[in-house]
Amino acid sequence: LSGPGWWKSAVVYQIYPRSFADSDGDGIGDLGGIIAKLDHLAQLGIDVLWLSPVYPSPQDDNGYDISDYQDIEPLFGTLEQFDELLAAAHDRGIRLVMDLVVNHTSDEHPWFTASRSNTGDPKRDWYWWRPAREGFEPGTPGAEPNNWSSFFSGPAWEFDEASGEYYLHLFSRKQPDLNWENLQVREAVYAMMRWWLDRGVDGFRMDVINLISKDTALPDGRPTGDGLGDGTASYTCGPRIHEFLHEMHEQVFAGRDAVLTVGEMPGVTVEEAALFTDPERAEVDMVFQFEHVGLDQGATKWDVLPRDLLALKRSFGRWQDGLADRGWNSLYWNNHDQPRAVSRFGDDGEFRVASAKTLGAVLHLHRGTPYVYQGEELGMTNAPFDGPGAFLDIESVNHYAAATALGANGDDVLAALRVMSRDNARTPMQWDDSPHGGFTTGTPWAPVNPNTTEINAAAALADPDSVFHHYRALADLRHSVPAVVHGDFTMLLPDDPTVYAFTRRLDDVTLLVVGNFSGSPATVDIPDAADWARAELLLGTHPVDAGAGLTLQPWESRVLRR
Ligand code: ISL
Repeated sequence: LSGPGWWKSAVVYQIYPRSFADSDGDGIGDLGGIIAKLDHLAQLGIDVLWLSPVYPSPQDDNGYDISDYQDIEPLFGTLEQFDELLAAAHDRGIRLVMDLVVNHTSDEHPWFTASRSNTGDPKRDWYWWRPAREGFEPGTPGAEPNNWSSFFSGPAWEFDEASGEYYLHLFSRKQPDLNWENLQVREAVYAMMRWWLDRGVDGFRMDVINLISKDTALPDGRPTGDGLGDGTASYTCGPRIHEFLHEMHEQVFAGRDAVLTVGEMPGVTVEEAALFTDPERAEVDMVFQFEHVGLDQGATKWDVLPRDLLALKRSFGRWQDGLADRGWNSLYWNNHDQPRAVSRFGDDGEFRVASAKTLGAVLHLHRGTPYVYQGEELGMTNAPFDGPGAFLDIESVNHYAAATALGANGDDVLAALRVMSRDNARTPMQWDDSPHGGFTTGTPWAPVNPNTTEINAAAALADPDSVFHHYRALADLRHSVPAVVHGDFTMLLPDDPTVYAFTRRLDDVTLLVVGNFSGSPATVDIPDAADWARAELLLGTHPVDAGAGLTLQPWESRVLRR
């Protein structure tokens, strides 16, 4: 994989270091653990690793609160070990992409400690400081500069007693937002990025990067009924976002072709994404959008709605069409913020293996760059949680406290947490069937899912019919069949409530992908079904009887070529 656009042919694998593999027995995954497991990744056939943050951090949000951008968190290792990991990955032909978290820093970052030290500090303007709302006593309820809520419950403003002003934090109070209006902030970030690229890293996954430009008037948002307001309209793809990303590209990426950039963009529309990923505009290579992971959520992520295959197909179809001529999609079912794919979109009971394979095949055969989240290649499932105390993530913990304080029924809140909590994605990797799943010799920071007795990497490697080997085959297909990478996309059967079907066409090659998203047999009702049933099977989940036409077993899928 080389030359401009090499990432179109790549499969990316996301590692959440804290939960991947622990090499020193402290119960927390680390760089040594990743190095030791590189062969697992090489066997999976992936091309790029994305590491969730490994920088020094108080770990208020598991590393998304960074206190030093140019070092490694001691829990995870050292810079020397990082260089060793980078070299070992490169030796195996695997590139390494860092998480870039620059919407906010930790409140323990020296930039912020300087900024909060006094109102006249040269770094005061590096963050969003504002006085109390007019007519209110500073520090009292309702005195916040505006009504915005934080993503992690409560107001997005924290009062700083010493300087008498508030600072903005869209996430936790330990994650103050950087002021991107300030040129010095931008230059400091670009210098830091160049430092990592010069060290040899191959790109960045940019955390909530479409939130960095705010409407500087900071107006109140639409009231949400809890005394707070929804500020997203003032900072989602804000006024200067395209300018900032283009400037970053010029300052950091110009002349560095081998780099991959993916912007994480909650709330981005397909129209905006087409602009962000248009190569001529030189902003980012691709974006993570959230439409398909919002379809089973109502007004908030905690209003859980039933899964709706028609809506899912409509959504993916719109993104495929919207970025068909210009721009590029990233493709994912899950990550460290989302429930496990097989539990959410598939069937984590009777049809776990078939549904995990079918989800993989359907996703990877869309046009775009697929991302595999650690454990997805094993068909890892959501976790069992005994009660509210079993949740560790700041978002879940804060939500439970805030919702029950407002009078919500504890059991209802718990039910939603079980389905949507980010903790589902963060249980340790399941390497083998030993008590802690081979993740650690110590006590794991989060409990290992007891189903590690059955679902684990050792078992998957030994079984030629495992989800793991199916994912390996998907990576091989991407590397060997140009239509998988470059073919046009056409959605079929948009109104079929159980079958997911589409074609990819490149020159005289057509691929047909069909998947049964249900636990009952289903017939693929397309005009040339009989011909397709006899076409070359590139990859399937079940043994195929060509004479039986295009009738699919529960959760069966096929990738066919003509
Ligand atoms: O998972 C979410 C809450 O429902 C999302 O809103 C999530 O917070 C959002 O996608 C941003 O995520 C990223 O930035 C956060 C961090 O907590 C997430 O882990 C990260 O992926 C703040 O840095």
